[in-house]
Amino acid sequence: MANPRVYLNLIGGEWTPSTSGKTFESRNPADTRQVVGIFQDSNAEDIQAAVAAAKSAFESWRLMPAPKRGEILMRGAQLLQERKDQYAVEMTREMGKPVFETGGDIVEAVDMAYFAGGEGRRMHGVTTPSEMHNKFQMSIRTPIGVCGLITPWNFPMAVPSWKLLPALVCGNTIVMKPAEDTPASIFNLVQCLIDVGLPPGVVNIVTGYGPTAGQPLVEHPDVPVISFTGSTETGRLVNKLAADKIKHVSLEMGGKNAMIVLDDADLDLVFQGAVWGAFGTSGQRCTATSRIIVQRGVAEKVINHIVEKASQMRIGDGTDSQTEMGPVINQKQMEKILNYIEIGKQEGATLRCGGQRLSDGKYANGFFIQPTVFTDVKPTMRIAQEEIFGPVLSIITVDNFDEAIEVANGVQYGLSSSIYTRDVNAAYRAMRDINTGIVYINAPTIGAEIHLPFGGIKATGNGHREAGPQLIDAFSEWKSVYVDFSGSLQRAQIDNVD
Ligand code: UN1
Repeated sequence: MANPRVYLNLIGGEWTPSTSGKTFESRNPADTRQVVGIFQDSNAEDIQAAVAAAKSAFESWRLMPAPKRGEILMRGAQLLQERKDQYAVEMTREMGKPVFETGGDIVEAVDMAYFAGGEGRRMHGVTTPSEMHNKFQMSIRTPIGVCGLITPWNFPMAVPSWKLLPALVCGNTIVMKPAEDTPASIFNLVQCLIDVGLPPGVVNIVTGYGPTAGQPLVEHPDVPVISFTGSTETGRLVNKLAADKIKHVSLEMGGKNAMIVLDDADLDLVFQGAVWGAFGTSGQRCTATSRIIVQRGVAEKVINHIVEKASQMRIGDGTDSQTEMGPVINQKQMEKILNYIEIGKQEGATLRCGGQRLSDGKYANGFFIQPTVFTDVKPTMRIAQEEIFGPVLSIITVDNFDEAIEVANGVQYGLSSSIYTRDVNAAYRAMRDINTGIVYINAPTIGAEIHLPFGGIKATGNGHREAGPQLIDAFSEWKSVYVDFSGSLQRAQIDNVD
């Protein structure tokens, strides 16, 4: 193999090595003998330099007309689309999921670039009548400053794009700290923007680990906005670290998403949806279907079919066009998932298929785990409560609709959910009564589109949403402006009561 590319940090438009003098390797999870890239193991000093560059670039970027900023995003989208096939293969090599999925990950970033770019021509505020004569009033959105973006490895380009592009169109400048497993895709995304004329310093990339690079970014006094996607455990820490400085913090965290299957469901749809929802991206989506709550009348049939389909899945290197499910991301995650499989067995759930690491032949150098299905799962078991983030599905049998909703809601998370039924009344009750930010009817828990808000409640989020019409809320501040053209002092009603 050719020598792996050495990626430098991007600071103020210059490719810059870390002052630590240290680097780390990103390896292919399907074959760890392959080094995908060598990245800077950055420290607080690098973060300091990147924040200073972003702060200085803010002064001109915030003054560029928003439609012009939007045009840069749209031209970047065009380039990204042209480079999609190459970038998809590179993403598969760093992250593992099949090329049809990584291509989709990139298309989602393309869509977001057009959607956010269009916001440059909207960014609507309101005007409202005044209580007084000859007075005009309006609210306008203003950029906030330097945004610190800390992004996950499971959607190496799509999820960062939900943060980066809306933040940019608002007029903010950026310091990104990509997940250490998948930084290359961030460089690819940002390269497209640079190639269409993004000014230096507007986006800065600093690679590295959470404690050494992420934490100084979260704590930096000149970074008023932190947007984070990752585990609830880390999100909680981010929130605490940012609290003293009263930062805007938006957190997108874990899920334990349930698919409810009622007796009257279209079962063919259920089988396909369950397998895709549970094992797509090797179960490594925060929206993954990790629980199926099935009504007793169809339970046996549903279980048998899912087990059959899961056992037949073609597992392998994601660059092989035959592959349906790739490896998991790294050794640590693999061990965590295998540990949960042990926990499930010890808790008394029945392991119906999978449960093993694949390590022979073509699997020898990768992190492959068989699609795993547990039945006889009780709602209180750890495998039914905790986020596993791997190809492990827990099936819980219930007697009726009410019990299904109660079990669905009986977890700490609240991201996504779904219900399969032909009963329109049951579907509407589920939409109302399931406590998640996203609800699907007759579709699995994954596959959110960018035109609707994405996010969850309870331990999944802290009240913010990404994408959708709300996409710029986290990255802009409202300013209310009163214009008095009466030529005299008019007191507001609060100070002027007869
Ligand atoms: C995530 O799981 O981190 O809804 C994001 C989906 C994708 C995004 C998932 N569009 O499945």
